[in-house]
This record gives sequence, structure tokens and C-alpha cells, in this order.
Amino acid sequence: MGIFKKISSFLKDNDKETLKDKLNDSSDLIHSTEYKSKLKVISESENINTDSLEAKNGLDKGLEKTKNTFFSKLGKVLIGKSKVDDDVLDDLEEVLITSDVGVKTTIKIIERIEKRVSRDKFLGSKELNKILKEEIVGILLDQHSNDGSTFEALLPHNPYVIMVVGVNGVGKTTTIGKLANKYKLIGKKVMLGASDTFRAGAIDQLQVWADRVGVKLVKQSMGSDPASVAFDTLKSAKAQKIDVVIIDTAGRLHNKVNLMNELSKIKRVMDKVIPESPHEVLLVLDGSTGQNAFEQAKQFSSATDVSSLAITKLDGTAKGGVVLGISHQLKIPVRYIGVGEKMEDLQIFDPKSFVDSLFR
Ligand SMILES: Nc1nc2c(ncn2[C@@H]2O[C@H](COP(=O)(O)OP(=O)(O)OP(=O)(O)O)[C@@H](O)[C@H]2O)c(=O)[nH]1
Ligand SMILES: [Mg+2]
Repeated sequence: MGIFKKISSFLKDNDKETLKDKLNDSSDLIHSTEYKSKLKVISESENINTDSLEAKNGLDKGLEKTKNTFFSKLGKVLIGKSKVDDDVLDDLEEVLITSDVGVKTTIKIIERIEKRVSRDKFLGSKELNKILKEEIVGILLDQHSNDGSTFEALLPHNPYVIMVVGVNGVGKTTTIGKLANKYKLIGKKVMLGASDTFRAGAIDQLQVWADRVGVKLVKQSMGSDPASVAFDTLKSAKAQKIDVVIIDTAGRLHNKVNLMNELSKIKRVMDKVIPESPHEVLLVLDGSTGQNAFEQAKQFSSATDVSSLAITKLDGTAKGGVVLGISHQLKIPVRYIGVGEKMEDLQIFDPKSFVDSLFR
């Protein structure tokens, strides 16, 4: 089959079960430049949203380990069972807890399933998958507001200033690079500020991302005052009519008081240049640390007003269930998830697509 036909048939079949196999089979094809240009022509002529197709594929791949572990455990619970009884529910509880969903969220899910089981007396184990999925989505939607959001919709101010915080190594700088790329792709002017002046190499690392994405970076030398870098960045952003400003910060301050003081100082300075900024304080958490990510979220939000969360490194871990618990239990919305090290491996967290992907 020629490349044009192959892509066309691949796109037309995109809702079928075979999508995943096709994507795996076609991985060489997908990365070719020929593919990308043909894809554009076909998707435009057939009115197909290839962004959502790519997002779906990225999510499926990123959550592969969590999916496989979760399902092999779930499968074992159901072997030889013809109905959902107390034993099944006990085992299901264990599966959810060992998948890092967290105790509170697990209890809530089990309670909801118990209710349905007592209502529909003859519920078999075959329906459990479907019900489990519906109940998980149900509790997340009760809690969550940014479903259906686009990158555009997440920028209610102009310029929109995001300060990125989190302990060292969680993926702050990488997430900033990925975010800058997403915003640039929708036509926004983006500027980065290198306020992590604490670690040798931090500024260079952000510079690499700025160059890779093709956005501006404001920096000073290592060891300079982070608040002063933030000040310069916002001044310059204002003068250059930048749409999105993203400020990197250092993760490794020795104690909570230091951290609190430093972040408050940066925020105060920002507010002077652009009133009400930063508009968003984005806390980055490493999803592969499971329950530890929960703890970090609690500790950080007591040191500064965190307004949104990004959970990274969901690829390569079986602990992806932690996103469900964090999203359900914390009052702070999970806005982004990181599913790989590459520039495009960042997605807006949408509870429904996330759970759909886990069960696909
Ligand atoms: N697999 C995977 N790796 C990631 C993801 N996000 C970040 N990383 C990797 O995690 C490592 C640390 O990322 P950084 O962005 O440097 O983390 P940081 O929070 O800025 O770290 P410090 O500046 O030391 O505080 C890097 O090797 C990244 O490539 C992700 O979503 N998936
Ligand atoms: Mg960094």
C-alpha cells in the first residue's frame, strides 16, 4: 500500500480497537517527514482532528506500564468469578491501593461500586470493568474543572505569568520547555525566566530548552538573586508584549522557611511589575514516586499558594494511579501530565481521557 493510502486508512480506522496495533506497526511511518506532510493534507481534506488522535496515542503509550500492571492485577481478581461479591471487592480494593490510587480515593471508589452492586443484584464480573471505569470518572469529575480545556483556554490573562515550583529533579525545567512549546504552537509569544540560580547548570539547561523551542530567555549569572531575575523577565516581557511568561525556580532550599521566604520574595517582585502576577503557581510532582508525590504536594502547598499541579514521568512507572488519588483528594487541580522526556510529551490532564486510556 502507498503511504498516502496507508495513512488514509489508518486515520479512518482511528476509533477501532485495532488502532493501537496499527500505531505500533506503523511507528516508522509515523516518524517520517513524508507522513507528517501527507497527514496534514488528509486531515484537512477529511476534517479529522489529528491533534486529539496524537494526544490519545501519546497518553496510551505514556500510561503503558500503569495499564499493564493494573490490568494484570485486575484480571487475577476476576478469574473464575461469576459475580461481584465481597471477596472481589476486597481484592479490588487491594489492586487500587497497590496501584497508588491512595486509600481515601480507593475507599470512595469501592463504596460507589458497592452501592451499584446492591442495586443491580445480578451484576457479573464482566460488568465490573465498565462500572469501575464509570465510577472512577464519576468521582474525578465531581472534583475536577479543567476537563475539555485547551492550552488556549488556560491563559485567562495577558501576559499570563506562571511560576513553576517543586523539589529538585521532579521535572520542572523539562515541563517548562514542553509548556513553552505547546504555547508557541498555538501562536503565543513565550518568554522564560531563569530564576533557578542555585544549581550549577540550571540556567544552561533552561537555555537549551529555550533554543530548542525557539523562545526567549531572560537570565543572570549563577548565584544571583532569583527575585531580580524574575523582575528583569517580567519587565522585558511587558516591554515586548509577551503572551506567556514562565519562571523556573530552584527546588533545593534547605528548609521550609527558606523556601517560603524565597518564593514570597519572587512573588512580591512580580506583583510589582505585573499586578496580580504570578497568575499561576504550578507545582511539579514526580508521578513515579507514587505516594511521595502526595506528600510533596501537601508540604509545598503549606509553603506557598499552589494553584495547579503537573505530574510528570508517568511513562516508565506503574504508579500512574497516583494521578487519580491526587486529583480526587487535593483541592488543587491537576492541570498537566508528563508522559515522556520529549518536547511534545505533555498533556492537559482530562480525567475522562485518562481513565479511558487506562481501560483501553
Ligand atoms: N520519562 C520522563 N522523564 C522526565 C519527564 N519529565 C522530566 N523528565 C526527566 O527528569 C529529569 C529531571 O528533569 P528536570 O526538568 O531537570 O527537573 P527539575 O525539577 O528542573 O530539576 P532541578 O533543576 O534539579 O530541580 C530529566 O532527566 C528529565 O528528562 C517525563 O514526563 N517523563
Ligand atoms: Mg531545573
